[in-house]
Amino acid sequence: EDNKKESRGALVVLEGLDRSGKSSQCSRLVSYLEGHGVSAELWRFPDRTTDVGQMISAYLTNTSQLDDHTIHLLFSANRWEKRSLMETKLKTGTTLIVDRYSYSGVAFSAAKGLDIQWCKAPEIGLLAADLVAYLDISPEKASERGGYGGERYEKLDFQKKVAESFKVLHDASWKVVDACQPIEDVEKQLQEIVLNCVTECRKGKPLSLLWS
Ligand code: Z5A
Ligand code: MG
Repeated sequence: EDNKKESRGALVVLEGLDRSGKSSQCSRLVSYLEGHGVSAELWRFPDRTTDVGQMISAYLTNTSQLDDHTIHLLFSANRWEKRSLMETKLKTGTTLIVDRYSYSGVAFSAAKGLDIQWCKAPEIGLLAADLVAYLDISPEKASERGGYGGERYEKLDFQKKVAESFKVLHDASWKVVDACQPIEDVEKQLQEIVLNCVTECRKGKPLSLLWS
């Protein structure tokens, strides 16, 4: 075939409130895909392993204080520093299962009252997710799950504001999964949605950019 391209991986992002089950589901998805012969990696943002990531981590654990705009730009910079590796992985056929991305970036800063367009601006030009799966749970129910830890945003009142900003960001392309179901049921639903997305990307769906 003349125009046969090497098939690319899919950029799959899981979003949702704290304790919605993103991290649990991301690792299950990677195992599932690998079991189906799909090359897949688990990524997460913030990526606390980089220098920028360590500044973010210090902020989240309240060991440093930063202006709201400054921390917003650091979260964004943390995605930009991984952008080229992300593109290489996708183009060489690896599917990325990403635990939070730009959508969390905008939702959390907007929840503090920053202008949503201002929040989106530094994300423009990053790779857009092929699939955003939103794990839907109320802030109250989420807070009942083992309680929150001690990090900066892990408070019910703030999580309610984050839930509101996710509603504003939400668009018709997002796949919303009821995160209050048993963990295995959430897992089954995600498997089907993600496998469809991987198939579409293999067939040549082009990569696109934020913010579209
Ligand atoms: N943040 C930001 O401000 N800007 C940005 O750009 C980005 C992030 C990327 C750190 O994120 C903070 O950074 C975060 C947003 C902000 N702050 N908050 N809030 P993080 O990803 O490092 O946060 P985390 O603490 O690792 O993850 P999480 O969101 O709190 O939890 P989760 O990954 O969604 O859930 P989980 O760890 O898989 O599960 C939580 C518990 O529930 C656990 O005990 C599970 O066993 C249980 N669970 C899971 N699923 C179920 C079901 N279905 N039923 C019952 N119990 C369940
Ligand atoms: Mg998590």
